[in-house]
Amino acid sequence: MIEPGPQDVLLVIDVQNGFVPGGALPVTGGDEVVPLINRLAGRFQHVVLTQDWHTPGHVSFASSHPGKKPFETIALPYGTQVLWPDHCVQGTADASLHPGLDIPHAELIIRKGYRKAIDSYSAFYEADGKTPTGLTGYLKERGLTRAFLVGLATDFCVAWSALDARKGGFEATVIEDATRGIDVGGSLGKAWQDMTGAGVKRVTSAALER
Ligand code: VGL
Ligand code: ZN
Repeated sequence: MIEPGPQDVLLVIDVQNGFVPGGALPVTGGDEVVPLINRLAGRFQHVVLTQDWHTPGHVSFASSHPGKKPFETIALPYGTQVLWPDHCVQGTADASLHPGLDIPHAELIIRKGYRKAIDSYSAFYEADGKTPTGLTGYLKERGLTRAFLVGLATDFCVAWSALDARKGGFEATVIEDATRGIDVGGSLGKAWQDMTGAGVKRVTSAALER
């Protein structure tokens, strides 16, 4: 049984309209995790939310690259980019947090992917791997050393955040049944492989729920 304490933080990744059925980039079963995340959040003193928050015409959108379709990839200066349907555009309903999310005690919302020319799956660093969002400093200054991750999508924003948490010297644990994946081109299996290799722990909510 894991008993969250004052040094623990729950990172709720991208639980937004855009990533649930009916959204622009729906993750299968994405809405199913919302009640569970609400219950888990009640176990944590400290909760941080993230919000995918793109400009119109963002570089990660297939529509920004003539002839390209969603889920194809392109080479960008910072690496290979999967192209997505237009999603989570700043200020739109698609970018809003899911209305069922009920975590009034959340302390911070990190917005990411807000620069037109660079994506940011991770809550810690943009896709170049070096432009910080500020979350590392926030957690360190607050004395928060152990991150638990839930939300969407397992194989992109959750995985990249968990991997960067490890790089930043934090303990990182993904609560698997409180996530759902996209799984494009084997990305889900690869994400778990990378996370396990980096020392990210994998638990189910049973380890936290009374
Ligand atoms: C995400 C693809 C594009 C995510 C965000 O939240 O996992 N995936 N933008
Ligand atoms: Zn995005």
